[in-house]
Amino acid sequence: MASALKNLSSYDEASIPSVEGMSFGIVVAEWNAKITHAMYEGCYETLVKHGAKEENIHTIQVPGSFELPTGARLIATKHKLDAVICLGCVIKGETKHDEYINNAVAMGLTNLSIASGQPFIFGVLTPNNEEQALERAGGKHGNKGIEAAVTAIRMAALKKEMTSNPKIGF
Ligand code: RBF
Repeated sequence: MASALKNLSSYDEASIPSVEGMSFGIVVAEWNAKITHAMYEGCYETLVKHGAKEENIHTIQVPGSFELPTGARLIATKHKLDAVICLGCVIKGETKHDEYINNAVAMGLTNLSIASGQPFIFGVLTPNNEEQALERAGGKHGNKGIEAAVTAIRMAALKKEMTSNPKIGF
């Protein structure tokens, strides 16, 4: 089904692994704060709903989305985290700034994930205008902050599963 016809923030809550004892970092860009703060609320509430303790959720703000990878690295260095979620909104303008920022953030978070083996989640909206952004920050296309939290939980659980209880022999 085309994503335009579906609210992607609806998910089967029972299928989400427990996050008991897990820690998360959230990095939020201040640019387009109306959007990113709505995404943050959805993200934070979703982590708490699935059992994350408030003291195990660490949040920082960075000026713009371009700074998300650096913020992510700083928060991951300061705290022992199971996943880091990066939230931003880069609205297309008359020039190509959005392409440079979006590509840099995607590459930065990919590099961090691969180099560390830790999940760094790309929760960045790349809309053509504010209306499209609002539709994805609590509007008709759901809240991408919720989806970023669900992805973080699933990746943190996967990492835990893959790195604990090593099988000895075959
Ligand atoms: N940051 C965002 O998070 N969203 C934006 O829509 C956005 N638009 C920008 C447009 C221009 C022309 C520039 C120069 C920066 C923009 N930024 C935006 C800020 C960017 O992510 C970063 O904070 C600054 O470029 C400083 O490194």
